[in-house]
Order: sequence, then structure tokens, then C-alpha cells
Amino acid sequence: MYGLVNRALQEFICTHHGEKNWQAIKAMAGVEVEFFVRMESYPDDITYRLVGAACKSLNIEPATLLREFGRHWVLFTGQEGYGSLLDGAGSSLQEILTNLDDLHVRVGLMYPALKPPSFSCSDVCEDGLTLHYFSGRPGLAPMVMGLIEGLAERFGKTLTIRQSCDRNAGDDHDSFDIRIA
Ligand code: 1MF
Repeated sequence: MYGLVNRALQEFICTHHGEKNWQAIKAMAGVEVEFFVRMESYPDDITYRLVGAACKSLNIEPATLLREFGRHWVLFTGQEGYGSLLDGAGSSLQEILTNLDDLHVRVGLMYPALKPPSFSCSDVCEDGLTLHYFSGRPGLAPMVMGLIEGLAERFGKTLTIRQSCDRNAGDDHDSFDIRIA
């Protein structure tokens, strides 16, 4: 994944748990990269190892950490200059979630090493929708739940999310029923 992701993880861990913990986590993960370059592509394995080491060392469940990290990603990319990318994708939560593939096409045009997941929506209505998530990367459904929560925060909305299909449980993809208050 692009270094931007590892940078976001670094900032997330440093903010909530301190620089010292981050250094320890990096060492535990066996990651010898001194600092991550945003626009350079790194093996996914590095990110997974960092998440794994963080969970062990901070005694947090992976699903919990990934969900919080997903929320942080929306905040972080907003600050890193990608706010207009998010805003340009739609003026309501329903619209943005419907346009996530377009958003990733736009990023991918500039950064060809991007391996974007794919999303589609069904049962879109005033007060909610179902978001379907397809990814070459395993285990990141909790992060997507956090991403949705982060986007809702951008819109000042409160929502409830329930995972309705789960690849871990043998379904062919992950999906989320989203109710917007
Ligand atoms: O392959 C990748 O490197 C990659 C990196 C980030 C693929 C996707 C993403 C974004 N995605 C992270 C979870 C991936 C889960 C998966 O692969 O199954 C989050 C997608 C998302 C979902 C809901 C709402 C918002 C979302 O993200 C918005 C977004 C997406 C991409 C970027 C920024 C915001 C982005 C921008 C520049 C990038 C990389 C990603 O690369 C850079 C960065 C700095 C300088 C040059 C290039």
C-alpha cells in the first residue's frame, strides 16, 4: 500500500499511544523502514505486521484497532490535502458511498500502484443503504466500518452499522447495513 497508509497508522499510534510505543511496535514488527514516503508503494505485509504488533503490544483486538484506524484515515487524509477529493465525491453520505469507485479511479490515475477495493450500494434510501465491499486484501472489513463512521462524522451524522455479509463467515463478500439518524 502507499506510504500514506503507513504514515496514517504511524500518526494514529503516536497520537494515541506515544512515539515510544510506535518505535517499539515497529521493532516488534521487524520493520526497518526509517520513515515512510507517502507516494512510495510498500508491500502490504508491512502494514499487516505493524497492525499485528500494535495489537499485541497495546493489548487491543485487531477489529477494534482497525475500526479506530478507519475513522482516523478519514480525518488524516482530510488534513493531508485529500479533503477536496472526499468532498468532490458527493454532498451526502449516500452519494459519497455510491461514488467510492470513481474516487479511487481518480486517485489511481495519478498513482498507478494503487490497488483499490471496490464498493457498490443497494437499497439506497433517505435513512440508509447497504454498502458492499470487495477487496483483494483480507481482514479489513472492520477498517471499512471505521471509514464509514469517519465519513459520517464529516457530515455531522450519527449512524449505526451492522455487518450483514462476512467473508470470514464464508460469504463471497462483506456488506454493511447502514442506518443514518
Ligand atoms: O493500494 C493502495 O495503496 C490503497 C491505499 C489506500 C488502496 C486504498 C486506499 C484507501 N482505502 C484504505 C483501505 C483499503 C482497504 C482495502 O484495500 O480493501 C480507504 C478507502 C476509502 C473507503 C471509504 C471512504 C474513504 C476511503 O478513502 C478515501 C481515500 C482513498 C485513497 C486516498 C485518499 C483517500 C489516497 C490518496 C493518495 C494515495 C493513496 C491513497 O497515494 C499517494 C499519497 C501521497 C502522495 C502520493 C500518492
